[in-house]
Amino acid sequence: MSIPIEMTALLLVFILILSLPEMSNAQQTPSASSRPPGAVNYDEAKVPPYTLPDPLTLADGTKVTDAQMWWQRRRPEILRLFEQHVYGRAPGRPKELRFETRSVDPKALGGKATRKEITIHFSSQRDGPKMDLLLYLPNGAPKPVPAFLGLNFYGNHAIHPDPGITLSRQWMRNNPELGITENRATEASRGADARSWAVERILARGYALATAYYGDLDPDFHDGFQNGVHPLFYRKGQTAPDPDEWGAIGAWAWGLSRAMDYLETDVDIDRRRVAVMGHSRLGKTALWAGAQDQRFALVISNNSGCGGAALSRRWFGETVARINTAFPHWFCGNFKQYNDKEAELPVDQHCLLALIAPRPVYIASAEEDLWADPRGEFLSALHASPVYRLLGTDGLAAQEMPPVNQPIMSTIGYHIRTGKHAVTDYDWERFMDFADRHLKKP
Ligand code: GTR
Repeated sequence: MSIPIEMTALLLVFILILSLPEMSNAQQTPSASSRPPGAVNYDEAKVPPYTLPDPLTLADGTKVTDAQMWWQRRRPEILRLFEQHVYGRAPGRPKELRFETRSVDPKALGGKATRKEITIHFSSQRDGPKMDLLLYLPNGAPKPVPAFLGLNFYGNHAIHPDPGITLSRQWMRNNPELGITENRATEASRGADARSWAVERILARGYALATAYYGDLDPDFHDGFQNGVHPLFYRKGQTAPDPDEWGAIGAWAWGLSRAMDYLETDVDIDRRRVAVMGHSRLGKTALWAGAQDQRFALVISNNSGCGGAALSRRWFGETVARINTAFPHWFCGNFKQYNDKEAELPVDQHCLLALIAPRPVYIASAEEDLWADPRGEFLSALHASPVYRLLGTDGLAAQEMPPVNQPIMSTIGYHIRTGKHAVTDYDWERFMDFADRHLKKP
């Protein structure tokens, strides 16, 4: 029996219609498979299409329609997803936490500042894990003052040549240029990273600065989590964190919360106006600390890139596979499941920014820092904005990336400055403009 030609044509049209949604769907799916594993892309035209998880839709598909639903259901859900899949669960404040003020100099930096050094002990043992906090208070400003808190890369003594700062004795990656040899700092390391810390500018604008060496919490190399704070929390017989437990970023962020535990007790500090700030891997850390700990009134990410402010689903610059390979100790074990499979992540980094809402968050990019994907950092800010607006703020006051050196100062702030991967005086001045605007005295 032969089928009439019209019937055949109809059948063909029918088959075509049926297959249409399939085809468009295929185009929408991030084609991770089409890119060589581990490859790095710097061509915007090659970024494949992707679909972001909606911060305002629950995992079961229910839409979040009001602030109460956000606080009671979606925010805890997103927080758990980040713990389970990205940074790992961290313990809380140890019962034995203890603050020991080691020195106070009311006439530091030529009389401009009071310098305090406080050791934060995490256990009852004196030789147990601890962190040395350096605090500069502006002598000229009425107390209590607002503060910036951030971890540093090379020891407290490296942020300023001030000879009164105790030289760190902790492990450090060798860097002869910064006076670090045999994995230890030397006198030559004093002030070696002063360009990243605008101490005088910060004090002149009436802010305190608190900082600690990130290696006090966990030295930044992969030793299977035998050093640093992790072992303090192992259950009997445990020798490494479980796949959903904290890695190094989790430990560094935990340390920022312990520093906040101290700052809350210091009468010279306005505990309701503490901003947490970090650069690069420590920018990822500042975001994760600010997301978890709502005592931070304001959060600043400088060039934090992959695993920080940048969207993971964009294939541009550093990827999940690259970061997990180069730094297997930074994230939790589960995060490795997403190497070259970002589309399967139940969250993306705009959801991390959303966890900070409605508190002000500032994302700083640098034009030449393509490894950190400036555009991906901007897009995270943009896609976190609906949560900020649901909670009654203006969110991000831009739809498009601004030109270089033209900051956006809405509740989500953003700038892309000219230059390379670094924290510069320009960045600090913008952070303070942003803080002046948003950390108003209650
Ligand atoms: C890079 C790493 C980035 C960034 C940077 C840094 O090697 O790939 O994710 O964190 O280090 O912390 O300086």
